[in-house]
Amino acid sequence: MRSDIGIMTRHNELNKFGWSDWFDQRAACKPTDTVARVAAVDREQLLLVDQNGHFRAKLSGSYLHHHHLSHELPCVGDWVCVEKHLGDDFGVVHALLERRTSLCRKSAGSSTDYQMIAANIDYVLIVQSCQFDFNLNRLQRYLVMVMDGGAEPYILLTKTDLVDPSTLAKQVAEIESAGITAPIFRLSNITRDGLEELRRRLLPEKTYCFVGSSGVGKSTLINQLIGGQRQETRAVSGTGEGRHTTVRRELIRLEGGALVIDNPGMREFGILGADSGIGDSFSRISALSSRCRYRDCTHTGEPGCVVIAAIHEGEILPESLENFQKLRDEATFNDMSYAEKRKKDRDFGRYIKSAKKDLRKD
Ligand SMILES: Nc1nc2c(ncn2[C@@H]2O[C@H](COP(=O)(O)OP(=O)(O)OP(=O)(O)O)[C@@H](O)[C@H]2O)c(=O)[nH]1
Ligand SMILES: [Mg+2]
Ligand SMILES: [Zn+2]
Repeated sequence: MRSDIGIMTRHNELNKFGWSDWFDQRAACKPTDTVARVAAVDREQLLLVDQNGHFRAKLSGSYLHHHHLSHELPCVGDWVCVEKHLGDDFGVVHALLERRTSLCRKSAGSSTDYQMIAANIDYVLIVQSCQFDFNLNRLQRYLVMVMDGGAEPYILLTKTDLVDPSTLAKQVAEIESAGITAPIFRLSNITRDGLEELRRRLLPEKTYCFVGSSGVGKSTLINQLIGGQRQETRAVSGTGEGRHTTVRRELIRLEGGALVIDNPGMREFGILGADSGIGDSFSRISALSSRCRYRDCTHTGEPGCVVIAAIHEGEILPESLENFQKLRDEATFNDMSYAEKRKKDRDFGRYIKSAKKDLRKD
């Protein structure tokens, strides 16, 4: 009984770092271990955080022996089982807790492994500068990457001080007409337009990961949110072109209670799905949809569906439709309960499987 109470308080205190019932139901640490969250990874060393603050830890020899793929190693945002005794300099990590969501990309030269960007994030802010970086195809690939990992996407257009309002309006219209329903934020780190609106959206105990090309203003923004100068940024040319500055990811808790993770600028080829032409087929599917017999066609078997016809013609891959559906249904999807989501995933998975089978039969 007493130990139950102990566990309850521990978990409640961990909530402020993003702990929730979901992890509670799955955590199976040894009685000698406690739970902590990975705040940063420096080569072999981990910076962990729990209700008592930050501390350093290493992976146990046995863990390293049994896990070789990079995605099997803890990354920022992960929850781990760690053993630490009073007076120890380092904790020893024995296990990695199941990830509720993840953000990952392909590893260079490997088809089976993938590289973790962050784990257990609730929202990913896809950042593009409206001045030099705006690109709808890349945005769509980021969206697919985010949806695949189970987090919710927000779109953030930065450097609004450098373009005129009509350019910005055109970009927003372009995003919306592509069928993307993720919330769009417009922001300037210079004039601070849009900053408070974004700050208000950052909920306590939720984890937000910022991704996007180098130089779009991710770290500058996070600095503003922190209100200090903890993250490094380097001055670049007045044209707003970026230089690679951020080198490490760190989970930081804001005063308002939200947890944010900065990221080094990402090179495009690393995005999962980037070479499968998702961006192109995405636009094609949205264009075709308008010719389906029913205006609210879900492309899941309605008569007169032009999209399904295109799949049967081999013009569009079933996978592309799957990704398209994920993005389009995002708004409804977010309102569903976890169980409903699981069921919908299974149903849709079955449908895609049968669609693929049909294709092979032809
Ligand atoms: N004009 C303008 N400049 C900005 C804005 N936000 C950031 N900058 C400048 O853009 C440059 C790059 O900003 P960073 O915050 O370092 O960009 P980053 O996305 O963190 O880049 P990486 O760490 O390389 O991924 C800096 O010189 C910033 O001062 C903005 O809203 N408007
Ligand atoms: Mg940065
Ligand atoms: Zn249709």
